[in-house]
Amino acid sequence: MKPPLRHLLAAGVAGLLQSASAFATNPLIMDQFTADPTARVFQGKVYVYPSHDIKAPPGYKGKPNWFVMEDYHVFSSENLTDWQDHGVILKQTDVPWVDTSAYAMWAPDSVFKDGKYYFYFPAIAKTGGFRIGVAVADQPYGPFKPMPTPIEGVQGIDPAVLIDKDGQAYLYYSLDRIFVARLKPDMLQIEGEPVVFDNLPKKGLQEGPFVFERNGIYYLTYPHVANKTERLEYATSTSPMGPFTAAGVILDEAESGCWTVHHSILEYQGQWYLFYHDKDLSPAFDKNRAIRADRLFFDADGTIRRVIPTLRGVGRVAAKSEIQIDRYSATSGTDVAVSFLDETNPHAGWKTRFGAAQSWVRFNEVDFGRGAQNAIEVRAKALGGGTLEIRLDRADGPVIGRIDVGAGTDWVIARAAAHRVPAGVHDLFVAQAGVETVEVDWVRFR
Ligand code: FUB
Repeated sequence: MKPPLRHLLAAGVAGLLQSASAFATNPLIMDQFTADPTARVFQGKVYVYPSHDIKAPPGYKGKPNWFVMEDYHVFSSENLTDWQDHGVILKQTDVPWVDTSAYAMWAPDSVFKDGKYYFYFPAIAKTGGFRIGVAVADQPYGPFKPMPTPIEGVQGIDPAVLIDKDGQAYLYYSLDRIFVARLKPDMLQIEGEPVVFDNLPKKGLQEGPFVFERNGIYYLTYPHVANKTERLEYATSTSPMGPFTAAGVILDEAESGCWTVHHSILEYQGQWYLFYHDKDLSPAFDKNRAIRADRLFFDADGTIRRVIPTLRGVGRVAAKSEIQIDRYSATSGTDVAVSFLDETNPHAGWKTRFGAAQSWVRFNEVDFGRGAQNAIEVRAKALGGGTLEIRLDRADGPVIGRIDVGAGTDWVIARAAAHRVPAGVHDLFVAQAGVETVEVDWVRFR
């Protein structure tokens, strides 16, 4: 799984832009760890402001086996498939009040008001304790200029800002409980004392609030440790200042065991999305996380339906791209296994192992455009030689291609003719046709 060419081409647009090894599938960003994604719509695009987990650098003297975070990137996309990394927008060494030995640039947010972009971030201050700072820019991708001091009167982490319909801005943040304060029109200071929401769970609620409004209902969403790790819950109110009433669970605890689940929720082009994180790129260490997105739906009464986390994610995939079928929508079961392509480098992605005849993988929403493709390519490996069958829309749908993979220990690109490829968007089925095990990196149409 290499960065697709389109990312490398897009990277040349401006000096600040970088290629993003990023995909339509989950996780969204492959070439670095990302966490705590706040997604916003600015200038018609989705901008995601995550925090940035890194490995502890030489000389790091902070808490062992803990979060190590020194800067922020921002990523943008128009189609939720092609993500652009705009590079570093702020680093701890840029901020005069931050203790740079702490590497504690935790979960941020960004909002737009009166022509400026305001980036809110928590960090440990030289004077001790978590404080919340603001950096200001003319564009969503910076450059962001940090204010010389943190917001006065605020101690805590994980800022989230709501700008209400009347233009009033509210700052939400956590310090074992969730607080709210009105922001002054300059967006840099709070008005009065912060207020605590004291009718939410008393235990296990320590971070990551997010607030949005829909149809007159204010939704306060937050991670909560109801059992052993965080899950996402929400509460509703008719006012941004509360009181909020607990209303349900949005996302269950991660099956992976990732302890944290920081998130944000946004509507883009008529669809609601949940952005969150898991530890896809670091199964053994949950402080090196990776951001994800999945669709989120409401019932008619405004209830949020539980989100089912997927590997497939939300982006539509072009048939002509390297389709990462290891980010599948469904499989035939235990005969299909996914593992890292290179155990020493998770950033290289995954492979799918078909371990029995007729085992299959379904990958939803592949865009065949006008259906002009007449060939299939598969990057695959089959020790004893093997065969794959490609179908569309149903596991027993018509076969549009049958590909033989030669016997060998190396990855090869195997090719075959594609027949009767229809136009439009279809679910792809890849199945093992023979008895021999086949491993697949990606599938693509030509
Ligand atoms: O990423 C560091 C901290 O972990 C965040 O601020 C919390 O929300 C949790 O995700």
